[in-house]
Amino acid sequence: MSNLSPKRAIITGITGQDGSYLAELLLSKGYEVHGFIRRSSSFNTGRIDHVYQEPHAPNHNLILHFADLTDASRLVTLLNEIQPDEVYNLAAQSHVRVSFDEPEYTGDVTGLGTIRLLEAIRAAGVSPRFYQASSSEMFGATPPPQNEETPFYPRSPYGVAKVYSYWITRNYREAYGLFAVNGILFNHESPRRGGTFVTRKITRAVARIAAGQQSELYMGNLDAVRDWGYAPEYVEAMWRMLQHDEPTDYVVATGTAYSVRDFLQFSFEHVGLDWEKFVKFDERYLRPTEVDSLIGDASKAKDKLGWTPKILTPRLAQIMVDADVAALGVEGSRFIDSVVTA
Ligand code: NAP
Ligand code: G4F
Repeated sequence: MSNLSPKRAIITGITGQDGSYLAELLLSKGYEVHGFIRRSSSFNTGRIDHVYQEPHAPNHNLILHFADLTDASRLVTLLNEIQPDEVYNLAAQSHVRVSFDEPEYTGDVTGLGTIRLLEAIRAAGVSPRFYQASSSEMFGATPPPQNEETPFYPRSPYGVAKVYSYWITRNYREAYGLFAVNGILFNHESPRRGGTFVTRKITRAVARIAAGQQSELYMGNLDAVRDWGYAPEYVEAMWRMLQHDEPTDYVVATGTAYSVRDFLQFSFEHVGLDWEKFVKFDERYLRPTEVDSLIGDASKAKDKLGWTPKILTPRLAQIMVDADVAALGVEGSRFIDSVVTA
């Protein structure tokens, strides 16, 4: 990092799970962070409120800008104004099930949004290092273990849109010499995970059931296997990719495999409950085409970036349950025990 001025980074999707952890990481490293947020009629900055800085405060280094990935001219204006050293493209319609309901919108934001941003970089005449949030969902039906050489076989409009973004990122690296990398991240979770993704849906329900506020949990396919890691560790990998001297693509994963059923068991067990007494099936949570098994091989990230995961799925489930119990204002296991025996 230059001694004269801090590095400037743009994060699209700063209000999301990963964007919020990445903002914390970059601020801790002394970056000036520019976060793109979408205008919303309700507050959408809950995940970054704790790092928010008053625009009038002297030397503030977190600056928020209204910008939507569907608005190309706005992206050009901001790229030109900010002159970033690094751009992290994390914004997306990121829910796989929802992508079947809103396929065109998903294609527009999750696919075409990336080309708008890459073209904005060219139009603004800047040459930042560029990170694209690619996804293990691109592997879809290709059996595990999956690594950087594994062929893509996406099984959802979301996965298809991410494949487009993956290839356009590679194309801009090859065509224009942009330092552009794809981080192919397997599922990663945290207490900040959106409430409709399976892990957080489970851990929120566990906390509420333990507190006597809910009695049932409706779920879809419990046989799906995922490689769930811990989001704060994954944003560290993103940053390391842009510090490396070679622009290339990386798989980021734990290499471990658990089913949704396993995650239910870890979560309910943590508060002393039997998941089978509470979980019911609802077909509305099934997908028209499912991704059965994602298990990543992150050897390249380990060798080239020195990145290894520390928190694995069983511990992750406990961290998330504890956070959701605390968020309900419940005072730990003493209260939970009384509910269980009631
Ligand atoms: P997330 O929590 O759903 O966050 C998505 C972010 O994108 C939010 O800040 C959202 O804003 C923003 N966004 C959505 N549509 C937008 C638009 N049209 N213009 C501008 N911003 C928009 O996702 P995440 O879990 O942090 O994931 C970050 C990225 O990694 C996503 O691209 C996701 O597809 C990808 N990914 C995630 C995982 C995972 O397991 N978490 C794995 C692989 C890849 P609002 O807050 O206003 O909704
Ligand atoms: O938590 P999920 O919705 O995550 P999914 O579909 O794997 O996608 C996530 O990970 C991708 C990386 O591979 C990201 F790119 C993407 O943005 C997102 O973060 O579902 C996980 C599994 C699926 O197989 C689903 O069918 O859980 C199964 N499932 C079973 N019952 C459920 C439910 N999923 C949800 N959301 N809700 C259920 O009730």
